[in-house]
Amino acid sequence: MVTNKHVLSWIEEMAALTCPDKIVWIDGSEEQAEALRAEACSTGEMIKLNEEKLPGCYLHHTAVNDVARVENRTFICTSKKEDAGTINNWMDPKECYEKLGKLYKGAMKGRTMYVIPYSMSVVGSDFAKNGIELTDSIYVVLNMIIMTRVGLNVLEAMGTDGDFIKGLHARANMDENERYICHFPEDNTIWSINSGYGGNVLLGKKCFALRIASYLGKNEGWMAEHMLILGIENPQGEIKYISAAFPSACGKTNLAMLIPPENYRVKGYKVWCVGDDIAWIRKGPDGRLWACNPENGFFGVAPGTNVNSNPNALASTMEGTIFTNVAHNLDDNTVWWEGLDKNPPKNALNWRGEQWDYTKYDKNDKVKTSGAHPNSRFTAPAKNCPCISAEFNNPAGVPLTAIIFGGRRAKTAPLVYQSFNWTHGTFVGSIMASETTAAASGAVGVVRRDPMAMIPFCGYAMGDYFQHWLDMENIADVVPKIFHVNWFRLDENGNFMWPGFGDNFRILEWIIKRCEGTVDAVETAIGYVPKAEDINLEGLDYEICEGHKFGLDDLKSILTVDKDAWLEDFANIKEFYAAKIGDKLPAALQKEYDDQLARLQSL
Ligand code: GTP
Ligand code: SPV
Ligand code: MN
Repeated sequence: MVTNKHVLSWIEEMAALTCPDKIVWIDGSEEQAEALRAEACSTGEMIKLNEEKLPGCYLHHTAVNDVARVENRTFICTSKKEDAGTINNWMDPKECYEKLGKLYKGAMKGRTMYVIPYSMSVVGSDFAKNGIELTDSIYVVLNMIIMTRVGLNVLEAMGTDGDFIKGLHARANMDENERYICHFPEDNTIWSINSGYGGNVLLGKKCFALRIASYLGKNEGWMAEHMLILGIENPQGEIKYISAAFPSACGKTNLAMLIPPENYRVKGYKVWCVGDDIAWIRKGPDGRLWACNPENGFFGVAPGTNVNSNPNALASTMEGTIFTNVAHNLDDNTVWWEGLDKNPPKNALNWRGEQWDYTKYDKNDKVKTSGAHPNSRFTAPAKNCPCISAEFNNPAGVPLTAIIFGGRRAKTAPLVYQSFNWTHGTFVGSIMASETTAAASGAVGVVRRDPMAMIPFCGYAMGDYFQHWLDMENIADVVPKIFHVNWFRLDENGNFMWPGFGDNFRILEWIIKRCEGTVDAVETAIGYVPKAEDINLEGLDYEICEGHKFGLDDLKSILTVDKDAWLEDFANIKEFYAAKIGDKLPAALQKEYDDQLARLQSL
């Protein structure tokens, strides 16, 4: 069956190290997946949910200390330290193999090693990349089956000698002090141990499709980005594609599946989802940049998802979905999370699996009092999504008209602005910042700089990554226009000043018009900002706070460029550049910084 000798010898070596009782190849068949689901339910690893209400859906609880990515335990292991940069944690590859080798030793004794052959992007297509993940977790197997394209046909696509990304995952003893997520970009290898949570263990996702792939992209002239991809169809049936990079839990899934406001829908505007988290971008045959989504499912944030905020995401989770760390409604064996509806279940278990009293919920202490963990997730097949793009399975991807950067900023960043050109746009990406979220362990709500939303995911030095962005302008014949958005401005009472969600379409419309050259803008120190009258507010019905409806003045206030706030931000950018990018900062970006600072100072 398997003819690739590298595959066989590597599996033999890893089995000799981890000593599983048996080895099972995942063939991609429904029968095998169903048998694994039954096995996971028999051991309590998963709970089968109400078959009528949520057919084929399951619930899983991770360990209480294992609910998010662990950036401080994530390493890039390149032979030269400088290749990993100053932001990534670094370990010498030899030292890391030795250190983790000891932890893996015998770690699968008494357990089964599952061999998962998977493809990122359409199996066997030009731009697809193959991987094999070895794991002792059925939960990982079942998630990978949803998130990637799994099956024996991937081995065929690999051929007798083809390359693949070697991923090894063992739950071991789940000791958080010995938890490691290590990447060896020079060896196409990923080693993950002592975790059972999403981004740490579904190795096709952040580990491969971003950290390893960004390294490959740098060497091969393409890009791997933390971006959603969507198509906007106008009433004439023309579709334009946009990608957008926002940090974790900052709105990618929501924007990717957006439903336009009623006044646009009646005219025939539609949004199509190509991807919600990762984009691989390369020059297409027409010289433009084309983006494809290498994944096959959505690993989405559950809290806040509801029939109004994101009906398409909710619909995607109604069948064949795995829920992780949400609340379990015992009355009807379904699931619940904060923000799903206003009826928390009376008889339920919280994300820790304990009896839960919804009346004790305290929004200032969510981790302790909520039903669902703030980073609870659903793993849903992309094909379930009502607005999935017809191009989803097109391995060529889609041509990009615009690229959007964005973050969660209570102040400073206006609702939307456009960069002057590609170099300035790269600068705009490089100075991105956002308040931290529950998607990674650590403090929540602290502003940190997160260039291109790639701080946790770039597999090499950030300064070299900036240079690669600049170089892409020469690789492509035509580049997309670059914008920046912020849906998260707060007023002095802590209320969101912009309705967000479906109403973000109003901003996407302005962006498309800018690309077409059919709308004017105001040139400011930071870029082009809309004239407030050019944002269509027809039918917008949003109360910022009780009795105060959103209007043109509110729009104006979130479009302003506040000199003092920006100067403060620039001081912080300067520190960040000096401490984290250092000598690797491209001169072109230093120039953009100097020029923009001068423009701000002269305001
Ligand atoms: P990852 O999967 O971690 O990469 O997250 P993501 O970027 O896909 O974020 P997602 O769309 O899941 O949104 C995260 C949180 O932000 C959810 O609680 C959403 O309800 C909230 N959110 C998304 N879009 C908006 C918006 O336009 N306005 C506001 N106020 N909140 C939003
Ligand atoms: C993110 O944190 O950006 C996610 C979830 O998309 S994880 O797979 O854990 O990285
Ligand atoms: Mn993400």
